[in-house]
Amino acid sequence: MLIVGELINSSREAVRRAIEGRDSAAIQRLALSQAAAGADYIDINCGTRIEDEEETMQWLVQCIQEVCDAPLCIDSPAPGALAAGLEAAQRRDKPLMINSITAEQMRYAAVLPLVRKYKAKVIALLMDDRGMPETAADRIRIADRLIGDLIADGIAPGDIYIDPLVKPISTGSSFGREVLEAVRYISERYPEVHKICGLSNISFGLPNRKILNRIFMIQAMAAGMDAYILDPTDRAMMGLFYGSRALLGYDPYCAGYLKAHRSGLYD
Ligand code: THG
Repeated sequence: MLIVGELINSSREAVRRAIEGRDSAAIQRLALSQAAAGADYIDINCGTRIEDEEETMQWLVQCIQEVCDAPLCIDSPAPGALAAGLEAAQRRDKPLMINSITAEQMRYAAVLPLVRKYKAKVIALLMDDRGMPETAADRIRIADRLIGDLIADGIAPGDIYIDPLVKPISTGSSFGREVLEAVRYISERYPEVHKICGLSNISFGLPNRKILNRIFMIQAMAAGMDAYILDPTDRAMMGLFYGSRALLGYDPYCAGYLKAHRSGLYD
């Protein structure tokens, strides 16, 4: 199981300010604190910087890898920004994750060569030229096609992380369940393919969001989800993550639960 730390995202006020002031120390602290909190990858997203996303992505990558060994997850819908981030990140011997490819024809064709060139793991979002999925059936149709295409194009199943696209339950009361159903199908049909999601979308528009994010993490794990994009410095979330993983039998001898406890990673 895998945790991708989400805090380096230019939609967050602190990150926006750090980018504007080229405050590398602030960015470096965010990377180090997430790695120390148990993040396996550090997500880097500067998608709000429309005018200079590529240059900002390179600056962020350089600044993080100066101080932090953690593998990076380069997050952008724009193939040019992905290429810029990957180029800056390849100067060391660390795994890379690309966030993300989709079944949209243009985006698939532009991102696939990057996955190959950098031998990266890739997050594959379940959307296509028809748009965003609503039901489990929509997600399953896109997953079958996207996984089939990626494997046919030489990507190892174990390097694929399917993101079912979590939508707010405030905009559709069955939106949580539709994701869980799709995750169960993908887990059964493609046992080697991973499943990842961001959690904060599920609670958008509702109060006490953290409660919903945490519950959904556990529900998704029971359905087969094995990777998350989240705030690893949320100690309650991390306790539930390690606990749920152990309770579902994914943590032999509870070694991960015990190690995280000894390291003081959760309350
Ligand atoms: N799937 C994939 N990539 C993604 C997402 C996804 N990348 C971006 C996003 N979703 C995940 N990353 C973030 C980063 C920051 C925030 C949310 C998701 C964020 N949170 C608010 C904050 O920290 O201030 C508050 C959120 C809350 O209320 O708890 O800004 O789904 N593949």
